[in-house]
Amino acid sequence: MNPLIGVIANIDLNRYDMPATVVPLAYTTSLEKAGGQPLIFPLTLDETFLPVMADAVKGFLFIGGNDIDPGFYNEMPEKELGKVDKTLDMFQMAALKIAMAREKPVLGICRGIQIVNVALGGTLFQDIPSQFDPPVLNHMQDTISFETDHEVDIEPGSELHDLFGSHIRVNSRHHQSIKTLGKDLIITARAPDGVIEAVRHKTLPMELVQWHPELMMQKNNDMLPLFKMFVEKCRLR
Ligand SMILES: [Mn+2]
Repeated sequence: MNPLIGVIANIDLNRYDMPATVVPLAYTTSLEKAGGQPLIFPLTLDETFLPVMADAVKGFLFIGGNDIDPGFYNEMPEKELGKVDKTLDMFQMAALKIAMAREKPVLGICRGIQIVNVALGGTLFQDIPSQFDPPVLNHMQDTISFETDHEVDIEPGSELHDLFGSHIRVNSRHHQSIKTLGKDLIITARAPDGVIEAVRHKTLPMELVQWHPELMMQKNNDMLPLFKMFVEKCRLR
């Protein structure tokens, strides 16, 4: 049987004029293509359910979504900050802590890399264009990026380097990024302007990327090795 992988859902506050669980199909179909069986976990306020969720799956995917409440890294909101949802942030950070305690593989995408970084005590640029100095590439493309938008330089010695070599082109749909690193995270890739594009955990099986491999997967299989590596780690658990 293909390994069950918990997909930590986001919420959309105004879908159907009421809050709704949201997971774009691109994430679950990408896991399926890589041999995984996604299982969507909606936000719950009942944290006693989290250990039950964690025991049911081999690994966790943290997907893209809204900005993160800067209160979690002791900053006041800047005016360029997008929508935040403190309850969702807390739920996702609680889910991560249980995943880490059980040493389950984690793949984080876009908001996923950001929530993991904040959960581990790191900080974010609340808005790259207004806060990153010197000025940088356009990391927030206007359209959904099935195509690639900028290059990233990958650190030798990382699993990402084993998969893709020193340079790849990726898409870019984010206006936030890591400012200071969370505990035990190591940078594995940067954009040419210095923006952090990927990190891993020193000891735990966690791969975190700022780009959207699941959207690139709608166009070709260039990012299939990333999903396959994650699913294989889950299978071996
Ligand atoms: Mn980018």
